[in-house]
Amino acid sequence: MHLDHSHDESTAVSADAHRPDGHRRALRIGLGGPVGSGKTATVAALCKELREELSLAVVTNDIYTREDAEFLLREAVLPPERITAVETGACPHTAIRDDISANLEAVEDLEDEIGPLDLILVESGGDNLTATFSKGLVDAQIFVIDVAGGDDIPRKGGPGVTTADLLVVNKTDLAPYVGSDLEGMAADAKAQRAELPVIFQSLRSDVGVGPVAAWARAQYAAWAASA
Ligand SMILES: Nc1nc2c(ncn2[C@@H]2O[C@H](COP(=O)(O)OP(=O)(O)OP(=O)(O)O)[C@@H](O)[C@H]2O)c(=O)[nH]1
Ligand SMILES: [Mg+2]
Repeated sequence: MHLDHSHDESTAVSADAHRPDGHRRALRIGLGGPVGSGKTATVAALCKELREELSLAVVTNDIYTREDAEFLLREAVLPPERITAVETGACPHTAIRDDISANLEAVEDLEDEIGPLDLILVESGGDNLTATFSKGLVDAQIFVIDVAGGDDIPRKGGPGVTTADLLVVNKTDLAPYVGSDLEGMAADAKAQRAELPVIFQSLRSDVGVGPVAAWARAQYAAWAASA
């Protein structure tokens, strides 16, 4: 099921949209959400889907390891120099919301070293429902939950579910096995988010990351037109 409610495609431009040399900097999209919901899998699929048309890079955040970056490197979703890991050493949300310096340095270093980039995906470490990105770090954020984490999550709300620019409800292929009510999740998400978009996704299906990639493409188009 793919529910994509109509949405103003414009992105909230956070920090300065230009680099010191006057060139437009990359659009930065953050992916947050609970542990194991499918953030890295979505980043990997987005890279494969978009890498021929956009110049991409990825920053991953893990608490004590570089596992997510290592997974992306193993999968060869991008050349290695385009994938950077930030070890947060503390609550993941601290590094994406409170002290964003390590992440800002990572995105700026990528642009310095690789040259002009179109899109940088920043994956937060898995956290709880309260984690959101600082608008000083990303221009738009995706909150990834999954149907196996409980079909009451959209109803429970929290800033990720209610305010993220895109809510992805992942692993819909597992719904029959865990007894999740997708229609109920869609209704709860709609009640929490009004017109903000929601995409139900299974990376195990033929459709895969397509709808989320289309959303990211539209964000980039709006960014490129405005910046
Ligand atoms: N069945 C199914 N499994 C999925 C789907 N998407 C991801 N997974 C699996 O779910 C597990 C966790 O996925 P990750 O992408 O590592 O999750 P994550 O949100 O990055 O996890 P953390 O970074 O540890 O918080 C992996 O085994 C994935 O292969 C999906 O759509 N369906
Ligand atoms: Mg991950």
